[in-house]
Amino acid sequence: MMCSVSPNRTCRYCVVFDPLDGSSNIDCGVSIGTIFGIYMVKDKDNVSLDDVLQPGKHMVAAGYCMYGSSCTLVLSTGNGVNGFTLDPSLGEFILTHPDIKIPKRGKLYSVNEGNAKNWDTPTAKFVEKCKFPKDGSSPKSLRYIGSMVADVHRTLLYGGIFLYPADKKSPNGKLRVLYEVFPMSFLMEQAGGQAFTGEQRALDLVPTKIHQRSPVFLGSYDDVEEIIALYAAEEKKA
Ligand code: AFP
Repeated sequence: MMCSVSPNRTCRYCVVFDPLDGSSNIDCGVSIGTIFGIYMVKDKDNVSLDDVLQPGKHMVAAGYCMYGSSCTLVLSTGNGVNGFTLDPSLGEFILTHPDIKIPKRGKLYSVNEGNAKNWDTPTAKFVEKCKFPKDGSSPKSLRYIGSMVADVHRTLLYGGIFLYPADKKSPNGKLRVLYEVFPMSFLMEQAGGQAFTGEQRALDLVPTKIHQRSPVFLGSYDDVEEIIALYAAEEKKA
């Protein structure tokens, strides 16, 4: 789900947001959330579409609120990541997860494997390696909810990697750059992880359309490093 707000106001900041991400999970009670990113406008008296078509690295803040077994707000203003839990009796968010750091490597991978027949070689090789590692390490466990906020929240706290790759049917993947890929990539980097599109650091991408999509691989630093290496090897072959 997405919506937009009337542009005829002057202000210093602009917000990109997905008000209810994972909405197809509502009826079965699975965790869903709101994702947002905040930019400073270039000229407060002349706000335009260009103010939100900035690379993700220009965001000044990003976060999400997850509506699950508890209501959790995860926020970064560019100086680390903090997690807050709603205390309904006080009506306030309490700082319960200060200075979140994602483990350098994780034991979980998260991807819609139903799309596997259409994956490109690096994605297929990466997932194969998660399941059948040849270096003596243990296989990773698969966890996939299909609600990005919940999948990313688990990845942030427990470590691992979340993938929504390009495939033959969806060459740009499914997820929206401005209000899914960028805010989550910003949080991952702020927590010590990485986010990659298959071609570049996700936050370097310069969007040209509000609802643009991009593939994304984000999570623990070393896990994302592996997929970056697989794409680099594939490019060398070409
Ligand atoms: P909905 O808001 O339509 O449920 O989409 C959710 C979402 O954008 C994101 O939250 C999930 O990670 C992704 O789609 C799941 O997509 P697949 O159903 O193709 O795995």
